[in-house]
Parts: sequence; C-alpha cells; structure tokens
Amino acid sequence: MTRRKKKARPAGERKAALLHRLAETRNPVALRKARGPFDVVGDVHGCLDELLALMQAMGYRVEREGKEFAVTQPHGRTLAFVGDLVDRGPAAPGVLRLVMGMSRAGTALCIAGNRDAELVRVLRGGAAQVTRGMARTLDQLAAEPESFRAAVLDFLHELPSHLVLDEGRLVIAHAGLKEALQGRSSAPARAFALHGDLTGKKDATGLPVRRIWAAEYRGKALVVHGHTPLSAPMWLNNTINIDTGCAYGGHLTALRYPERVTLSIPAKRIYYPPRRPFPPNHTLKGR
Ligand SMILES: [Mn+2]
Repeated sequence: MTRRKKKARPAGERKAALLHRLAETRNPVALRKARGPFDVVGDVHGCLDELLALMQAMGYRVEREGKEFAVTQPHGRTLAFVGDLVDRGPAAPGVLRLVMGMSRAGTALCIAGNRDAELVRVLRGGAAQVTRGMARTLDQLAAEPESFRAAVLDFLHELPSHLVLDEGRLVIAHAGLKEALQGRSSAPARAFALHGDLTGKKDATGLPVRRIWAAEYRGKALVVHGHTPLSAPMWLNNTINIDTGCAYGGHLTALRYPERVTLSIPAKRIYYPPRRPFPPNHTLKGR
C-alpha cells in the first residue's frame, strides 16, 4: 500500500493535519482533548444527496471540484461520522470522497461501522458475506480507478472503533459503547462498538438479536451512535441513536454538539427496502 505523498501545507493547516494523523492511529483517545463543536452525522450508507443537503442545512458550504469536494465549515465546526458510510445507497464513492477529503483536511472525523469493516475484508479478498447492499457498493467502486479503491481501503482500515472527545464528555461509537469499554482499544471494545451487544441469537428474519445496552447505560459521557435504524432520533439515558434509516427511505440525521439539537433531512426516495419495519421508538424505551 503506497502512502499519500506529503505536500507542503500552509501553517494554519498543520494543526488539522496533526489531528488527522492522531486519528489515523486507531487510538480511540487520541482526540480526547478536541472540544468541538461537532456535528455528528448518522449512518450515511451512500446517500450523498442527503448528506450534502444536511451539511448545507447546518451551514457547510460544499463546492464540487471535479470528483472532489471543497468544504468550508461554519465557525470552525467539525463533522463527525458514526460510520457505515457505504452499502445500500446510490453513491458510496461520492460519500467516501467527501469524507476522506474532509478527514485529510482535518475538518471531519470518522469511526468504523460494521459495513465499512466488512468492505475492508471484501476488498482485501478475505472471506466475507457479500450482501445485496454491499454488491451495490462493489459495483460503484468497480467504476472507479484502482488508486481510489486503494485509498478507500487505506482510509477504512485506519478508522478507529470509536472516539472519546471533549475531555471524555462525548463518545462516538457506531453501535454505541458501554462505559467500561470506552477508550479501550481491545477486541471486545471494537466488537461492541461495531456490532452492539449481541446475544448470539437471531430473530425470525435472520437478523442478530441485540441487547438494548442503552437502557442500562449510566455513564457520564454522552454516547452518540447509529447502527439500528429508527423512525426518529432517540434519546435514552445519556445516549442518542441518530440512525434514522436514510437508505431505507427514512431520514439522514445529525446531532449538533454541544447544543444537543438534532437536524434531519428526508431521503429523496427508498434506495433499499428494509427487511423488517423500523421499530417504533416506544418499544425500545426503558424496561
Ligand atoms: Mn451498522
């Protein structure tokens, strides 16, 4: 794997570049001191149009430069993605270009989602299950140059399992993370952060059954996560699920931090029919 060539950067970009390199270490506490403000975006799943609309609604200015994007962020805010950039939606390469470019510029952070990690396995030729959703991503990537696929593999492989931010007050993890595992680089922390609290059982539709860890969460950090699509963002204890199923025809949602305000953009259409209807939020509340 070849590394990106270093270019001379203006002094102002150096701090951002340093943040980027720290984040590249996969170390979940490398950015513990980063205070934000952050705009945390839920599972994008290749929904580029909705991502651009959401960014615009939050005051980001995005200009296309050929296939790349030039982004000006509002008041030094940083975008942060909860992972699952790919699969199901129509434009995974565009989403990846945008997020990778912003990551390089130090204006976006991203963590791994289970679909991103699965794509890494498939691109490396390892054994993995190619779902219909992923087949769509692979088709989209096949139309891109080999150098882009290599850069995607490099980028996705380096994503941390989760991030601890704002001196420990904010944790971003794709499927969430219980307090005892926050800041850990261990395999159990990565498994929980990517897949959630799995019971090992499957439901009638063949999907894994997960414990609702957030119902018992009493941690000090606000945990922002996605992974399980709901019809609306849901606060539960000190956690929020912002996966509102954009690829399934729902919404793409962001949580603005520290404001704790959500903003949702409706999907332009159903890109991928869900295997089971989104659970109504009330069925997940408490016990
Ligand atoms: Mn997921």
